Amino acid sequence: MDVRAAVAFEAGKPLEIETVQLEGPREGEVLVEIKATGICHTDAFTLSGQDPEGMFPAILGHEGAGVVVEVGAGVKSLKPGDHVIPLYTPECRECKSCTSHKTNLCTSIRATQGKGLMPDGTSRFSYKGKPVLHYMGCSTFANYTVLPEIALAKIRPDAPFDKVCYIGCGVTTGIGAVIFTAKVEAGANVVVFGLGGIGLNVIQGAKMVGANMIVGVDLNPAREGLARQFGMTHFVNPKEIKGDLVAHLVELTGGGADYSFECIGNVHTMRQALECCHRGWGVSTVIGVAGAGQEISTRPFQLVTGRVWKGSAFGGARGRTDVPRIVDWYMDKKINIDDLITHVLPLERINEGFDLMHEGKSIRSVVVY
Ligand code: NAD
Ligand code: AHE
Ligand code: ZN
Repeated sequence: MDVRAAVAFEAGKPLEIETVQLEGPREGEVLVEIKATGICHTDAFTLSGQDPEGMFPAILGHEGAGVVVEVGAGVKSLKPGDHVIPLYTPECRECKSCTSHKTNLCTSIRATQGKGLMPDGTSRFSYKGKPVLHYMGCSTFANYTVLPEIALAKIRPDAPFDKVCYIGCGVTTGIGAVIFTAKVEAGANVVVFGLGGIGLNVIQGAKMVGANMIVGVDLNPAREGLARQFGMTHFVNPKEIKGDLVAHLVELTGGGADYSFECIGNVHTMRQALECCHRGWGVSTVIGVAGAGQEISTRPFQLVTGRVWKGSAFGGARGRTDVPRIVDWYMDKKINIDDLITHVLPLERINEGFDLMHEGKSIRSVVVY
């Protein structure tokens, strides 16, 4: 079938809106009509050419919501008409990782997903007879896409697509990192580096669990107002700090953060996030994604003296189990998504969404089909 897609033909070039061809679902696969998709910083990261797994031409996008149109042979858990959120972290419930219950990083299809292919090693998308790659197993920058059954969370039908698409990445990543990965407890002091689409959800999660101080760190002063609305108690702009930022944060938190979160993707702020943690117990969670070849460093003494470095992908959430619950939280008004969606665009204007992100003018832009 013909579908409308924003195609990334080359790294560093704007997306191009084209009609591409999509094959129907094969065994274990599902055809989904995407109704809305958010634009996450990771899409921009891959488009920039910094992602070691970034390959072109590809159809990017991994923060979507839509409706099942057709199911392939053997698909049991979904039927046409079901509302779904695509999962770049699937949940097969059978692999070593899923059955361990120690991680959300399902490994069943990770190898082919990282190559931009479906689990059988082929692509369903093509343009002028040549294959176009999938992205993070989702490719939500197309109005129809094909995914494996295990990479779809079935959600309630009354949830609005243009809001809950954000649960497909940013909301779950931020809130999940607080509750599933770091397991922040009530009364903790939390420091959040980067107050964009992810960091504001970390703040929202920290508020939900009853954190005491919630310190936000960002170079963009325009982030302060919304962050305070979401629960931030103290704002720190590194440009306005005379002297060492880490020392300032340690003093502000009365000895260091119980928990810190890096939501930027910068290896220098990752180090600062670790080192602003409290001696003996502070836990720092890396969420931001850093470019090819970059490495983190710190003095081993930071770890010897009890600080812990962790990482979190998709907030540690098990997609098919946790995403429908998070949709319920939104529908029950326990979490706020609406105020974080600052721009809504048609597919034809998707590149403006990337521009707004780079200019620091948006939190989340959502494309509606
Ligand atoms: P964003 O662009 O919306 O937000 C980034 C924020 O960081 C902005 O507010 C910006 O002003 C601030 N910032 C940039 N440099 C800074 C610095 N040196 N000091 C302080 N603040 C600084 O991006 P986002 O969508 O929130 O994504 C954040 C990061 O998280 C990206 O690296 C993205 O790839 C990553 N991410 C990871 C996961 C995961 O599962 N681990 C999921 C989604 C996104
Ligand atoms: N492909 C990159 C890493 C990108 C990355 O870390 N992705 C996160 C999700 S970011 C969503 O916005 C993730 O889930 N990683 C775990 C995984 O299995 O991909 C690289 O460096 O190769
Ligand atoms: Zn994302």
